[in-house]
Amino acid sequence: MWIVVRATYLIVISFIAWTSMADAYDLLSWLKARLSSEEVPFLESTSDTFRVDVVAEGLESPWAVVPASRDRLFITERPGRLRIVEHGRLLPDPVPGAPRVAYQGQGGLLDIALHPEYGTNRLAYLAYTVETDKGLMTRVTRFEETGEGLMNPLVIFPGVPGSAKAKHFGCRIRFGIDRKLYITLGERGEGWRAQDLMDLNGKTLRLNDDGLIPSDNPFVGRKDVRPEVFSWGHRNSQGMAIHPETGLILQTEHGPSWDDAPGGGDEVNLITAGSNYGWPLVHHREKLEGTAPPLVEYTPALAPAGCTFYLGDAFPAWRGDFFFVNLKGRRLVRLKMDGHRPVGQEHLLTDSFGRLRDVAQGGDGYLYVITSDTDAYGPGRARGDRLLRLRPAKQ
Ligand SMILES: [Ca+2]
Repeated sequence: MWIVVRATYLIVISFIAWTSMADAYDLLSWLKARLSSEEVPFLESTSDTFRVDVVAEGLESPWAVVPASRDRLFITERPGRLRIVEHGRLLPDPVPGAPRVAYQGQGGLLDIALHPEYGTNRLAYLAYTVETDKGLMTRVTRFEETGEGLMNPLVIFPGVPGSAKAKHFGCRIRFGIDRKLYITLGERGEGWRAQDLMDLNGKTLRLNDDGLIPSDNPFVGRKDVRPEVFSWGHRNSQGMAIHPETGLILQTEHGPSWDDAPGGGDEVNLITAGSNYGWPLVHHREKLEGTAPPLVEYTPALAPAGCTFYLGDAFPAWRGDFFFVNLKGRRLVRLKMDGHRPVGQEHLLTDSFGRLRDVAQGGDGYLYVITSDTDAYGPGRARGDRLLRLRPAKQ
């Protein structure tokens, strides 16, 4: 009897604590939105079309995998190392000259993007967390890759102050087909920043390749908006892919995690100039005029991270599809796209290789995936994180 009373007491207290945490949040509208929305239908499985090779192990908290050429890939490791995989082999030594980073919380050396003319100018852009007297922030620096390592650093984006919390840094950087550099910045665990247009946290930024602000950015000329802003109202977009033919920009974004609103509500968003993606005013499938709803929403959370469009020849059935990996969800999701509309989905690698951090199409047309079991949120893995390769089953 006493146990029942005590259990009831705990449930009531937890519910009160939870509802006050999720203050101003309309549960009823959330439930209604969940019930009324269309799901993206599941597709017939294509898992018999590929096999998975473990190309490399021993990675520590990798964040990004980015192809440099047909037989060469870059991998960033959050403690501050830039690694190279050449002809299917992880080189033992990191690239010299990587910047000093603050490897704290969700920060560290995060993404890498290569200049559209990297093949001739060897310019590589690194995004990473720095500790300054104004706290932790995300900086983007351009380097020239030489035989001696990374040289001639030029700060493209110095970073802006945010919260003292070491979380929600974003961060993906990608060049668009307009040759502009797009940067995702998370709201640093303080939702209001995402709606403050004078604060660059919780935004997608758009910059020229030298860091200057493009004159055709959506808010240029307005005194009440920072001119770097391309899109806003983002919680924490840890994935961004730009279609190399159409220029379509898709992002994955982490939904709330109970401390800021009911959990779940992970998003895939179609990013357009000047749009507001709603956080923290709306989340999950709630609708609000003036905000762009997600293309697809996932509750419970999958914790989506890196993503890519697939345009290779190795898997003809996947051409044009959008792939994103998931941490908590431990899977690779394939969204079949009809233009900008997802028309079907398939979940691959589910629970097979642990938490997955990033996915890219290699120069050889295969899909590459990195795992994320050695970061602070993962279970750890004695042999380190892995680089996986998906290649056709029949070859
Ligand atoms: Ca949103």
